[in-house]
Amino acid sequence: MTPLIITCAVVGAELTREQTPYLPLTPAEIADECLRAAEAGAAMVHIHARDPLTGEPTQSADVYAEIVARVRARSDVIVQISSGGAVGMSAAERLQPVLDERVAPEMASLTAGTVNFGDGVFWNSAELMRDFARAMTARGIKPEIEVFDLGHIANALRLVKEGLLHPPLHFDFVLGVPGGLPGEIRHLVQCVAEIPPGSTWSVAGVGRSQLPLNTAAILMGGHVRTGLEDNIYYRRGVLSEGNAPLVARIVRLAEELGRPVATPAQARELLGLAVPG
Ligand code: KMH
Ligand code: ZN
Repeated sequence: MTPLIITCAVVGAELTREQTPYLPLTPAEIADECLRAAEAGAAMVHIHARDPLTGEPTQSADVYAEIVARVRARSDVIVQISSGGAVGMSAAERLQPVLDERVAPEMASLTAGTVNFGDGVFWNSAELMRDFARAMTARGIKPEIEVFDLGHIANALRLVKEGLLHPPLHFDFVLGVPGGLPGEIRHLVQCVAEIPPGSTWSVAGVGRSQLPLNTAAILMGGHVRTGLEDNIYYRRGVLSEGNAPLVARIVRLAEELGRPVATPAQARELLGLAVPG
């Protein structure tokens, strides 16, 4: 059985401390959450930065650099940064940590199309996607192609035809965002059917769809994204006390269902990432 890559999205851009007191906000808190997730079994972390003073989302390369340095000092977990940032940020703002040599992530998210995002619009034009893909390729950063809707897969394949994305591709299906594909297993099955053979994929289910979609992915041979960015509850009405309990539950499920859990080194091999020297 292919080892299961668990990605933990530890903070996101939208959540507040009012929604959960377990949300990390400062660079030290975000890095510590990444390390706890890694200790619990995550091979990769998906990182958003927050302004250390206000807790608001930021794409400041300085803040990303501090978080990433703290993580790297203590773990070999794969660092994937967000190029999505928050709804309303400009393309240039979002791209800052991708361009910064101090951050130098192994992977970055690349959303493959515009989507309604709650009451907002998460803007990802063809031109923006091309610019982001070029910037990542030029720096040896592997994109995680974020798919919020079925048409996003076709957009990504268009970038492959244009020579801007290079197989084997890695997709993350983010299902359950109000405005995107709902968090139903039948939509996950549709997404998997549309991607080229040889691709790798994971699924992130928003809110209550997180656990069933993650479980389906374990059984289907895909990979899993969990974490507070997508869901703050451990079970109905009970907040998860940080990211580690969500990761630990996936580890237990994988063991029960016969999937070994990937180490960062195994995940690098599966994703075609260079081994850090
Ligand atoms: N915060 C969302 C608008 C990504 O990280 O690339 C976008 C997002 C996707 O979280
Ligand atoms: Zn994100």
